[in-house]
Amino acid sequence: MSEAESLLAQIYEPQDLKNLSFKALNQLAAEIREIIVSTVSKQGGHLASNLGVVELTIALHRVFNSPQDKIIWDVGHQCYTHKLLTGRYEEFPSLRQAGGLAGFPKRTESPHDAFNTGHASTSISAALGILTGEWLQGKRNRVVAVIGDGALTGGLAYEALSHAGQLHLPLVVILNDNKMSISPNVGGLSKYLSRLTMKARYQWFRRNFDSMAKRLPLVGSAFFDMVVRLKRAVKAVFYTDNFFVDLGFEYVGPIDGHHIQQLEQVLQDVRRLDRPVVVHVITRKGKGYQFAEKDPGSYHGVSSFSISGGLAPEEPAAEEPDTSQQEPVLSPVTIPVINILPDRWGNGSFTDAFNRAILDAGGRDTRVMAITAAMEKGTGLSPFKAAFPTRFFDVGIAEEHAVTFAAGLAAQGMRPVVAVYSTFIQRAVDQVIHDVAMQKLPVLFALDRAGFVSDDGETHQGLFDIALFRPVPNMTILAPAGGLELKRMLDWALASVEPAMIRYPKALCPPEIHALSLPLERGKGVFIREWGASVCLAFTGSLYTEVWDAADRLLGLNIAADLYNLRFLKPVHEDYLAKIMNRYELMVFIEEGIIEGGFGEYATELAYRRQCTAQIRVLGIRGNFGTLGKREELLHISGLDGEGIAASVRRFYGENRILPYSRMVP
Ligand SMILES: Cc1ncc(C[n+]2csc(CCOP(=O)(O)OP(=O)(O)O)c2C)c(N)n1
Repeated sequence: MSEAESLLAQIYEPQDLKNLSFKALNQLAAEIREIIVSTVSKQGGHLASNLGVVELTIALHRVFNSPQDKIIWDVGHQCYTHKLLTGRYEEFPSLRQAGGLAGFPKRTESPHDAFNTGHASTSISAALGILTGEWLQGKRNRVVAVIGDGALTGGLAYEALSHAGQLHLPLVVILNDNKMSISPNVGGLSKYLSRLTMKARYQWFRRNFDSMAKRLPLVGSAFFDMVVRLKRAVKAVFYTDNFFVDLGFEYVGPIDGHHIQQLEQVLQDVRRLDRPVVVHVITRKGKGYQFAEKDPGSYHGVSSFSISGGLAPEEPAAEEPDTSQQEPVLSPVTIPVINILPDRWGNGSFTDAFNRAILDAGGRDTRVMAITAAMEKGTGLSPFKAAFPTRFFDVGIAEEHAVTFAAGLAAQGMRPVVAVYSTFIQRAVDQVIHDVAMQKLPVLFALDRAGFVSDDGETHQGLFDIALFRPVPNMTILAPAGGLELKRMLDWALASVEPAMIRYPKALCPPEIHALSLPLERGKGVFIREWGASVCLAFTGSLYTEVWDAADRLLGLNIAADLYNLRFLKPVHEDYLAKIMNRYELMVFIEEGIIEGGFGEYATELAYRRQCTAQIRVLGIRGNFGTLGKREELLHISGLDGEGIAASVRRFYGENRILPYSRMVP
């Protein structure tokens, strides 16, 4: 389609939608779907959720006047149509690229993005706050929260609903019900919404009653308010248990979320209400792209794919290794020759390695349980679920509950493993402290996506876990550098019967080397290269590849460095680490996390306390949340790729004139 024929190319702001016929709007919806599919097929992104809200977004922008009226997108992963309709069509090809359009709403990007989102279940609270602020200033703009049935499983949403019922301001909550979180939605609420939808008798009555009322001459929709009030009475007969009504909301729905005209009529009426309302909209996730409609879970967030063929089929699961012969051999710490081991445990990504390790552990011990907060696929737990369905729990987007639920399981002698992204465990800091660590309950946290995360920007970076949880008594924090080491850590942590975390990146596992297969010793790391150099690079596992690269580059500058994989970020065998810090002239701690409160700061304090002789330097992320880009780009920007680390070490070396170069190479 040429630019001249394209309707979308003529939409510079939502106002431009207002003169289009419904026929034209449907054509526009088709165009938007095409653009979304083609853009996401090239550079990845959230597909199914975006395809599901095209008509809903058009209708919202027809009825509400953004940016004066504000639309808050929960999670924000479904905002692509909103971006396309609010002046960002031309930039859309830069979606999720470094320096380009974010995949989530961003206030700095457009006045139409009223609130930044990324983590689920925040929209109603944020919208209520914005609305209250508007009203206190005497403004009468409308505020709309668009929340999915998945995000509505999160506790924050209920706190906000309750408060909104109390404030009784005209907040509009659009409940986008597609029966899906990332995977099929779970829990009592999901069943409840289905019951609401299925009440055919009620629906029949509602449709007829509404249209009858609106057809009445003169009164029509002006009396919609009264109708809504009347419907309450009707519900008392037909539908006594509407949760939203009981909280103080009007409830309208369910409505076909792909019927622009019907949506618009309802939203026009809702816009005039003077009290909070929930509009229950039924949509189909993946709508309009057959592969995504059929399997919305797999098309929730995707990397590039072929439009005609869909996603490449998943690799068949690796054969289960026989662990009976694999007892680790104790060997000396010095590893002069690097042995590349067969990649059985580290094949693929760290997530794959975790999933193989927990499957193996679950097969050996029936007390091993897996818990996810709506991230079954992302955390790689599907094989565990298939193998041990009664020991798998998806609790919905409820990280806080996931943690305390696991604590309860642990108190009963189970070995729960909570698999959660580093960024989302931030939700549950108090539960980790209060319900797990304080009681020393053996809950194991598998913190996926720890460190920099590609493509999703600030909201999804996993930079805080070390600083948040290192200070917590009783907590062990482990950082594997490869898949086999991850397995060793998982087995060790499950056997240790204490609270523990294993943090690993969204990255491919490096080839296994012997040093990474060595058994764990509490509080100690392991040298992966020990030449007796004067410089030592001590790093968190996720930076293994970058540190090797840096070491190679430094050799090119005639600077040799020993490499020490920290393994334990907590607890630390302080005598052991202090001894190491006395052996070197320069010790550089490198971590994929924020510096403030991180491992390096602790090590610096230890060096001071023990009066160690090495100069200590720390590399990490300082004073920012990361940004949009690929993990490699973000590491580069932060000086944590091989080039950056080598340059810093070179600089430290020069600053301190530690040693003549000649002493550096063995
Ligand atoms: C606190 C938190 N936990 C997990 C996620 C990961 N996540 C992103 S979207 C999503 C599902 C959202 O489902 P729903 O709200 O129904 O929206 P839909 O994708 O179905 O449109 C999840 C679990 C998140 N963004 N925030």
